[in-house]
Amino acid sequence: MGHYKSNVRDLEFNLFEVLGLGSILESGAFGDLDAETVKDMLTEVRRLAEGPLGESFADADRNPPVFDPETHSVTLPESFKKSYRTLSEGGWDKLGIDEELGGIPFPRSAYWAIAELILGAQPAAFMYAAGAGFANIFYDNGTDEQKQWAKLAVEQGWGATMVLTEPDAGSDVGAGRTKAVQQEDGSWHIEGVKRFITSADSDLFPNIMHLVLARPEGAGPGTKGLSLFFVPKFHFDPETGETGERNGVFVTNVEHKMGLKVSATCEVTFGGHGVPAKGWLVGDVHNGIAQMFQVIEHARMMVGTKAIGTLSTGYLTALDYAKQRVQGADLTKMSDKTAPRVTVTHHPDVRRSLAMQKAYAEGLRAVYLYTAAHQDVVVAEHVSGADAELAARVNDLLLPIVKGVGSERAYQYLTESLQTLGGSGFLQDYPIEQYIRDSKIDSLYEGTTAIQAQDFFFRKIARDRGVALGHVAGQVQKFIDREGGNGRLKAERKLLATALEDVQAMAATLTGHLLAAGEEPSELYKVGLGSVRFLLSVGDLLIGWQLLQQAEIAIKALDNGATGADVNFYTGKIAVAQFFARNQLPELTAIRSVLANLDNDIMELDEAAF
Ligand code: ST9
Ligand code: FAD
Repeated sequence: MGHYKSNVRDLEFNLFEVLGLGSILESGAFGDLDAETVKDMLTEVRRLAEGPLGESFADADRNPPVFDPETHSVTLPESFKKSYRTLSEGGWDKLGIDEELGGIPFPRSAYWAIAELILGAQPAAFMYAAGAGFANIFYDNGTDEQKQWAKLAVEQGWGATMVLTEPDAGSDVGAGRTKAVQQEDGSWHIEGVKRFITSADSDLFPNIMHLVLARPEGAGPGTKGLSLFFVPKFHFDPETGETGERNGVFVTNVEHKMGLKVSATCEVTFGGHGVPAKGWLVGDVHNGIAQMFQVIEHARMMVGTKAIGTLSTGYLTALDYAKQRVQGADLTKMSDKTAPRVTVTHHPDVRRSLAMQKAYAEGLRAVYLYTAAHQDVVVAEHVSGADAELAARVNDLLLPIVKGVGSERAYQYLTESLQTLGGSGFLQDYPIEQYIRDSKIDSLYEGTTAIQAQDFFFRKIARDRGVALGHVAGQVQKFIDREGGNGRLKAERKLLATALEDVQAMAATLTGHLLAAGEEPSELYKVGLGSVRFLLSVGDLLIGWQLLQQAEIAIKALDNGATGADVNFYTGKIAVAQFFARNQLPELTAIRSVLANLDNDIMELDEAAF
C-alpha cells in the first residue's frame, strides 16, 4: 500500500448521480464508451494510484532529481521512473487526446476524475506525462508539416514543456525578452534564458518538445508581441522521428525546492552554448499568447485538480488516524478523571475540523467536475442547459475558481489535516507534511492567486458582461427555488440564498469601483484590494451550492431505500452540506460588508511604514 487514499465512490457519485453521465453515454454521445467502461477505468487507475504509482512518493521526495551541469542532463530517481512507467505503459498518458492522434472520444469530466487519482498519488508523474496532451495542442495549431511532427511526438512518447517564465517576467509574461531571429530556411533561432521550467529535462523520453514564447525581432511590446515556437531537444527525422543532432536548448540549472521535488524545475538557456536553438513558428502565425493560453487553460485545470486531489487524500488520512487515536475523555465528562478515554473523533473541535476538510475536499471536487462538464457541449447542455458558446464561457469563468480557490483552500485545510494528527502529523512517518509542501506550489504557478482573482473579475466577469456568472447564478437560484430534499434543506436553502445575495452585492461593489475608475483611476485599487476575497467568496458559494445539491440527491437515495455502505455515504453527504451551509456561508455576509467599505488608505501608506 502506498500513501494515497482515493475516493472513487465520490467520483462516481459526481459523474453518474449528479452530472448524469450515464444517460449521456447511453445516447452514444461518446461512441461506444459506456458507464461500465468508465467505472472499470476508474477502478484500474485507483489500483495504480494506491499501488505502484504512489509507491515512490516519499522516496522521490527524499532523493530528488540529480542535475549534471557538464552534460546539462537531469536524472530522475529509479523509484519514480518505475512508477511513471506504470502510467505510460498503461497508455494513460494518451487519455483524452483527439482521435486523429490515437485517442478515443472521452468526456472531460471522466478525464479529470481519472486525473485526480493520478495527481493525488503522484502529481509529478501526471506532469511528465503531458507530452501527448501538449502534442495535441501543437497539432491543433500547427501547419500540415507540424501536425506530422505532433503525431510523431505522440507515437514515440516525447516529453513536453511550456516555456514562458524568465527571471524578470513571471506574472508579467509580457516583459519577456527571449528573442526569436528568423532564418532563411523559414526556421527561427531562439536566444535567451527562461527559468522555472517544469520537466525541461529528464531520462524518461527519447525527445522533448518545448513550446516557447519568444519575441521576434522588431515585434511589439507586451504579451501581444510574443510568438509561440516549437523547439525540440533533439533534431529528428520528420518521417521516422529518429533523433539526430542535439538542438541548442540546454538546461543550465535545477532548482532546490520546498516540495514537489521530483518534478524538475529548470533554468533553460536557448542558443547560449555555441549551437543555435532552432525553433519553428507554431502554425506559421504570430499569435503566441493566445496559442499558449490553450495550454495554460489545461494546466490551470490540472493545478486545481492536483490541489483538490491532495486535500482529499490528506483528509482521508486524517480521518483514518482520528478514528484510531485514543486521547482524553468526552468533553461532557471532563471533570471525571476516571472517565473512559475516547478516540479523538469524539472531540467537537476535531469534528469541526474534519467536517470542514470533508466539505472543501468534496465540494471542490464537485466544482471541478461541474467545470469539466462544461468542457463538452453535450454534457454542458445536459447539466446546465448551456449551448456551445455559453459552455465555453462558463468553463472560462470557473477555471480561476478551480485553480485559485482549489489551491488556496487545499493548502489551508491540509494544515487542518496535519493538525488532526497532533504531533505525529509533523513527522515524515505520515504523508501529510509532504502533501503540504507539495501543494504549496499550486497557489503560485500557472498564475498566482492574485492573478487568478484579477482574471476572474476583469476578464471572466466584467469583460464577459456577467453572462457566464449570470448563467451560473441562475442555476444556483433554480436550486434555491426548488423544493427537493423532503423539507430537510429548507433552512440551508435560505442560507444559500443569502450567500448568493452577498456575492452578487460584492460583484456590484467591485463593478462600481471599476466604472468609477474612468473618472478616478485610484478606484481600481479597491478592485485589487478586494478581488482575492471575492474569488474565495464565489468559491464558497459554489461549494455550498454543489454540496446542497448533492445532499438533495442523497436524501432521495435514502428515501428510496439505499442500503449497506451507501447509507453512511449519503448520510455523510447530507451532514456535510448542512454543516458547511451553517458554519461557512454566513461568513460571506461579513466579507460583503468588508468589500462595501473598502478604502485606499493602505495604498497611500508609505512603504517605509510597513
Ligand atoms: C507554469 C507551469 O507555471 C507550471 C506547471 C507545468 C506543468 C506542465 C504540465 C501540465 C499538464 C496539463 C495537462 C495538459 C493536457 C492537455 C490535454 C489536451 C487535450 N484565458 O489580459 P491581457 C490571452 S507556466 C485565455 O491583456 P497581459 C489572450 O489572448 C507559466 N486567454 O494580459 C489575451 O488577448 P485578448 C504560467 C487569455 O496584461 C492576451 O492573453 N504563467 C487569458 O498582456 C493578453 O491578455 C502564467 O500563468 C485567459 N484567462 O498579460 C502567467 N488571459 O485580451 C500568469 C489572457 O485580446 N500571468 N489571455 O483576448 C497572467 O496570466 C497575466 O494576467 C497575463 C497578463 C500574462 C495574461
Ligand atoms: P512574481 O510575478 O514576481 O510575483 C510576486 C508576488 O507579487 C506574488 O504574490 C504575485 O501574486 C504578486 N503580483 C505580481 N504581479 C501582480 C499583479 N499584477 N497584481 C497583483 N499581484 C501581483 N513557468 C513556466 O513558464 N513554465 C513552467 O513549467 C513553470 N513551472 C514552474 C514550476 C515551479 C516549481 C515554479 C516555482 C514556477 C514555475 N513556473 C513556470 C513559473 C511560475 O508560473 C511563476 O513563478 C508564476 O507565474 C509567478 O511569477 P513569479 O514567480 O515571477 O512571481
